[in-house]
Amino acid sequence: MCLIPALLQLTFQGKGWTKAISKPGYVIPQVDSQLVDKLGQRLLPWMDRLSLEHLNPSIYVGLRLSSLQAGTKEDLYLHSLKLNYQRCLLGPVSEDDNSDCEIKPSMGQLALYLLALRANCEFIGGQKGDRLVSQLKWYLENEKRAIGHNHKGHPHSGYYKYGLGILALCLHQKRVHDHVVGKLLYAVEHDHHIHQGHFSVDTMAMAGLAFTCLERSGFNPDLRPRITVAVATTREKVLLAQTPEGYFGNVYSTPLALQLLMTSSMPAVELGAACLKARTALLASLQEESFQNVLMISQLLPVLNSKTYIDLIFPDCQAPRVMLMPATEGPTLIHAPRMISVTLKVSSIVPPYQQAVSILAGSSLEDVLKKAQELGGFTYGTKASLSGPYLTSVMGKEAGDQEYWQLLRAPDTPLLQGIADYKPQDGETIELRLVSW
Ligand code: B12
Repeated sequence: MCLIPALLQLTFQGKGWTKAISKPGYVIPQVDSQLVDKLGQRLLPWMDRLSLEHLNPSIYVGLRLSSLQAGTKEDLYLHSLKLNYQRCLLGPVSEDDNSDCEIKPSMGQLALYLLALRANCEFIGGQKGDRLVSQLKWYLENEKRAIGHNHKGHPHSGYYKYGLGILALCLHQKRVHDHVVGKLLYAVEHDHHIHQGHFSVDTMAMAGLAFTCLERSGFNPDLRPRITVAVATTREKVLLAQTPEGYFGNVYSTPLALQLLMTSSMPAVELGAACLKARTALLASLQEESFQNVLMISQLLPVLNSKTYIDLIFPDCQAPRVMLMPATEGPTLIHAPRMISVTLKVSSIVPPYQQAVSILAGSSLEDVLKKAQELGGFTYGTKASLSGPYLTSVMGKEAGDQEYWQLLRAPDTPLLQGIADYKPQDGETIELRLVSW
């Protein structure tokens, strides 16, 4: 059943924060705690990886908004995030500091870092903090310019990061210029614009969360009526994207979609059925262990604890959370190793490439790519991202600006997972296709 509690909230009334009983949003009823534990346990090994390349502020945010905690590991993780992000974004602490900052955190990562600080009930401040805020504002200004006066252009890194940037600044009570917010408003008002060719529930949900924060914080008062309409529009679009199985968009956009819908003040009747369906679909996907990727888990855990990024306006850092214990190894069934055949196909190059690769059952697509490279006649390149290794080049051909190497199951089904997570089945053909986004 979907519970509809009356939420006690603080709203900004121009002069200051005041308490008000908000209209209800909807809350995912409790999910079996063992399932939640299992998800949390998958994060633990990643929290031992403290190099810049592996640090992922989204993990910290997800954990802090969940019903679980990782004790001192969690503190150490935040400490490493602070150390590495500040050093690599603001420059070395001293002359003999020669730590490796080759891969500077992206602006999207900086925004997530700000969310992580709020998750620990910190407001960014001081000289260093102000510089980070300026960097994020500068980035948004740049993206605003890329969109242009006539809204003909697109932000270089997409509207998802644009929305995330606005949300992060809003959560730290940093105002952004009306012109910057105006570009995201225009994109939502003129639907085709935000999707750049395809509808992304994740992007719509992120925009909705950013507008919700601005609305609740009373920021950009001159845009207030448009912001209020945009909040409703994003929620409606997300609801309309519900699939027959119950997902909003697909299984992996459902967590962010639910984060947005949970902040909604829509009447229970309208949300109730959609909520039930989404819950059933999510539970089935949890049973099927569809959530393996840490970034995905970090977006889902808050939802399972009835929390959203909007809770970071006033996070509750005293809320009791259950200590996570490392997973205990159950008895493992030893299967006789079985080889499968996967065909790898690249048609976006001349001459086209096609090769059957023999590989152990249960191997990832990344293993298939490695094997094909070892066999000769195939090369590929990746870069680390918060979602795992991202395929950047195939046969020496780098994806250009606004392009990417799309992963498909032949003939035409885009994969819902990246190269490290997707496990091809025997006889499958996987195509790598250079496309625009
Ligand atoms: C924007 C976006 C894209 C853009 C990224 C380009 C850009 N400059 O913005 C494009 C359209 C290119 C894209 C591609 C893909 N994406 Co995408 N993407 C997103 C989205 C909406 C936001 C990502 C983001 O900006 N994060 C914020 C910043 C801070 O993180 P970041 O690590 O610095 O960002 C980089 C990575 O996220 C990377 N990236 C984007 N998507 C993916 C997916 C995977 C698996 C990997 C490893 C990396 C990656 O591109 C970002 C820019 O450099 C997320 C939604 C979400 N809920 O997270 C989906 C999402 C992460 N993508 C997803 C998928 C499946 C893909 C593809 C594998 C689809 C396909 N069949 O080809 C490809 C990646 C293929 C490859 N070459 O490896 C899934 C991942 C699900 C999962 N199980 O992990 C998500 C959750 C969408 C969804 N609901 O299905 N994506």
